[in-house]
Amino acid sequence: MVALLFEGMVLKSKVDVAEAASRKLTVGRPNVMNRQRFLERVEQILDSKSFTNDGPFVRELEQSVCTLFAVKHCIAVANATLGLEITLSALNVTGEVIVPSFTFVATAHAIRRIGAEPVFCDISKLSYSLDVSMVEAAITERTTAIVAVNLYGGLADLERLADIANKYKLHLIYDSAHSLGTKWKGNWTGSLGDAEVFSLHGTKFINGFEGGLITTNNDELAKRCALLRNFCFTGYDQVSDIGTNAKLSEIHAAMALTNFECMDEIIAKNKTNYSWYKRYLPDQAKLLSFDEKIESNYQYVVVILPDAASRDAIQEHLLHNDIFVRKYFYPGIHQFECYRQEGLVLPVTEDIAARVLCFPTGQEITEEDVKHICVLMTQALESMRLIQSV
Ligand code: T4K
Repeated sequence: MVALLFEGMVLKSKVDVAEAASRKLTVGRPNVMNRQRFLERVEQILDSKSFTNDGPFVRELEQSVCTLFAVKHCIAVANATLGLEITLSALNVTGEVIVPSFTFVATAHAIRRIGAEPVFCDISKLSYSLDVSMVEAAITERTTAIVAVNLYGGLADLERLADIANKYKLHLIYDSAHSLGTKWKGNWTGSLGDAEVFSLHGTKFINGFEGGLITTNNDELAKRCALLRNFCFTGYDQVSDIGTNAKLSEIHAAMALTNFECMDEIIAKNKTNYSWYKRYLPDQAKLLSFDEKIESNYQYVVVILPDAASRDAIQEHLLHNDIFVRKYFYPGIHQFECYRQEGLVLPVTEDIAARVLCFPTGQEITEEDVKHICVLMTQALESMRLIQSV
């Protein structure tokens, strides 16, 4: 085992997604809720021959989201990455956009792909979301927007970000890919900033295999997002602008709708899983907690280890026991070759990225599984301690 702990390997290139998916204890293993209900909907789709292009299940999903989250508009899209791109385009975002580096690369890609420039900002040590004091310092004459990320089912510093956006007249868009079903002061989100973008990817809490949702209370913005989603067709023979194809198919909407109907059940189970991790994690592992005003959906179990070596040793030891944990999000985006900028150092991002590890959760996990994972973690940490003391 000791040899394994220090071998060091690039896990992404070694572990096939299908292989990981076949194991029960895998980060990102999809939730499949009411299978029967989903299959009935598939039958309906096959019979109706309405497969895509704003079909009835897409509309029902959009309506359900608007009703539950008390938001005026929901535009279902093919994935959250395109949802972000469309929203930024619809708001005519240009120039510089302030964004955290500690997020999935999609957040920055969306900004780049619409021709704007991501300006990476450090995160707070407490929430791992944008450090608001740094945001203000990063604003220049070219800044037009902030894309804040509601990470891991938590929420960014909503009130202070709203103040800054108002003060400097900036667009404020929330990448809420992780936070569908999260509440702030007792209310569902969905109405934050100019718009929020949620992900329905297979690895997400509520999944539609693939998919995304844009929510907003802004009528004009909603109209423009819906146009951009469908090539900017304004009539059979009319195109008003350069749009794209970001439509959600009926199969995806049927899956998302079926899972969405089970949201309370999924949250309750995630919360229980979280409490088990809290009980059994070794003392050296710090479990991410949330501000008391936030009711998280607990879609990620996020642990911070003492250092990169112990984090990597744990990941490897678990992998050799068929347990797939992930370093979300390592490295910070500013350290990827395509985003690297001379001299840019983000100390908190770099520190947390080096020590973070996300653990399996979801519908199928038992208390015994969590205990087993935590025992293996302790073994890995203990082996490291023995090696270091030699
Ligand atoms: N913003 C943020 C903050 C995000 O985290 C994301 C996506 C986005 C925006 C963009 O949302 P989308 O455009 O995707 O809607 C995965 C997901 O693909 C990605 O959606 C997600 N964040 C990210 C955090 O995780 P990878 O590259 O790590 O995925 P992959 O293929 O390595 O899968 C992760 C693990 O999940 C695998 O080890 C096994 C398991 N898995 C995966 C799939 C696809 C399964 O068990 N079954 C499956 O079908 O990005």
